[in-house]
Amino acid sequence: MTGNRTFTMIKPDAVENGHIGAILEKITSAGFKIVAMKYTQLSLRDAQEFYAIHRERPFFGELVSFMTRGPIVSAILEKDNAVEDFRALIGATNPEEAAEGTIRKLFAKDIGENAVHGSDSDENALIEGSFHFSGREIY
Ligand code: 3AN
Repeated sequence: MTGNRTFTMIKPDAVENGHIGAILEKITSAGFKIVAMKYTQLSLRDAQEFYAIHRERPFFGELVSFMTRGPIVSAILEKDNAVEDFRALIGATNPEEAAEGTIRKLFAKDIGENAVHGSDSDENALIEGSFHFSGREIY
């Protein structure tokens, strides 16, 4: 899964606010094919491992507690140039800086609770997708 796949999560804030359907509609309308998807909740250990790269950051505790507070939708998406195109679709990490029409501009509250995750490289897309899905869950 290099080059044409990325990994996403619809985060607990967007799920709580009833935005799963609208976000999936934006994703599929933009030409992404869903090749794996599940509705699940991260354990504390899952979130600490998934976000290990941010361990030393001041917001790490807040990030882990947010990401574990309720269910998420995780998915692997397929499209040419998936990582870059998906990051354009979701917009900047801080929704205040996100372009009009992007998922974060439409659905996110702030830099912490920012509605969706999108992998930042092909390498991380593969690592993150494999963290959430076994081979037989990817179609
Ligand atoms: P992105 O999700 O746009 O790749 P990262 O990788 O820098 O952004 O950050 C991962 C997650 O950490 C963000 N989606 C957000 O939930 C959280 N985060 C990033 N920066 C901050 C911050 N300054 N304060 C609180 N949470 C943050």
